[in-house]
Amino acid sequence: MAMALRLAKRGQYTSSPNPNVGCVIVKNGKLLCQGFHQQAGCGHAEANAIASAAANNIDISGATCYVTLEPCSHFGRTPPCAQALIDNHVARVVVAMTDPNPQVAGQGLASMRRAGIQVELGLLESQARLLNPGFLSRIERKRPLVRLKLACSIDGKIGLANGQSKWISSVQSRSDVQLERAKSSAILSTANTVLADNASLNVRGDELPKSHCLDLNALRQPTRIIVDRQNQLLPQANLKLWNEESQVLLLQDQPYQASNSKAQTVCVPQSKTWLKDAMSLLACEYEINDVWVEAGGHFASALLQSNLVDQLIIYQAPIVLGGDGLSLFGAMGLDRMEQSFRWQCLESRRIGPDIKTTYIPSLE
Ligand code: AOF
Ligand code: ZN
Repeated sequence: MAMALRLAKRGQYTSSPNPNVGCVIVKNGKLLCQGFHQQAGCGHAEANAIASAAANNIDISGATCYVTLEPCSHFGRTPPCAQALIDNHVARVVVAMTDPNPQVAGQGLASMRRAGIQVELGLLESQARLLNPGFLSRIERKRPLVRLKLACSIDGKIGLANGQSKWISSVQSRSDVQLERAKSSAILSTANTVLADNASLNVRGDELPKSHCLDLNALRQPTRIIVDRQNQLLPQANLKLWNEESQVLLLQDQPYQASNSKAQTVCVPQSKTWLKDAMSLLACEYEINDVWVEAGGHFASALLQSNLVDQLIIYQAPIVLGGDGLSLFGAMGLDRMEQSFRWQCLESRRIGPDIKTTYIPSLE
């Protein structure tokens, strides 16, 4: 199963909206074949393992299959894996975790048991869950996993009072951001940020860290989602955003623009829970597993105050910008310490001259 978990990770830049899944098939202590899920629409992990056995004339009947997610039981973009394991007369299937997708949800396990396969569940389950935080968030919470990234100075500023912010973090940190973007289903920003930085919000192969193990030919551009409630991003504007090929979704509260060749308008009616509603829509209608947010302090506080931030990723550079600079978060009007937002540090490490820290909400 540890091997299957490692295999699953090989899909992490390409599998969205599908989960990362790995599969290893063994018999008498010998590895027969293996597979992982690379891309939605292509073979699932089990199907790829079975296909590789067939290609090498290897008989998998009577074998044991280790798979990091319950084999599917439905016809989606591809046929059911549980049935493929039954048809190939596998004797035993060890599964790390059930697939919470309501189209599967235990039915894969049940159909294999009905066919007489010995099925075991729960091996390395917590590690398997960590493979797919975004997919699990979309299916279980009906909203994407939200990862908010901010780059700041030692004194917690994200720009000068006049708005200048290029560059606070180092070239190495910006390269790490490219890798984080590549892992995400979507990159979320605001019209203000797009206009201020003329941001493209894409993944650029030549800016990825040299050490990455990403197949550039398989590079998937995340969906770009821009909050544009004042209809500031006109299709005729000369924006780098419009030059890139990947999809742009404009989140608006009324249909200012008909969807055009450059962007699709997603309408979320005005309400107190607007941001939450927008997130549910992105998960349920657009299959967005996780969003990587790059925006300014005001939007950062709006997300925080809506309790939507699942991870806070801070790149802190060793520079000082002064108290008149722009703060990480906009004003929140707190007047009691108990109202503050508390975090727990998950990981902290050096990236070039900077420090990258990942926080998750504190449970206390
Ligand atoms: C598996 N093995 O490797 C993966 C599974 O549209 P489809 O056919 O690709 O089905 C997508 C769903 O199948 C996905 O939402 C999840 O429930 C499951 N993914 N299942 O047996 C795999 N990737
Ligand atoms: Zn499947």
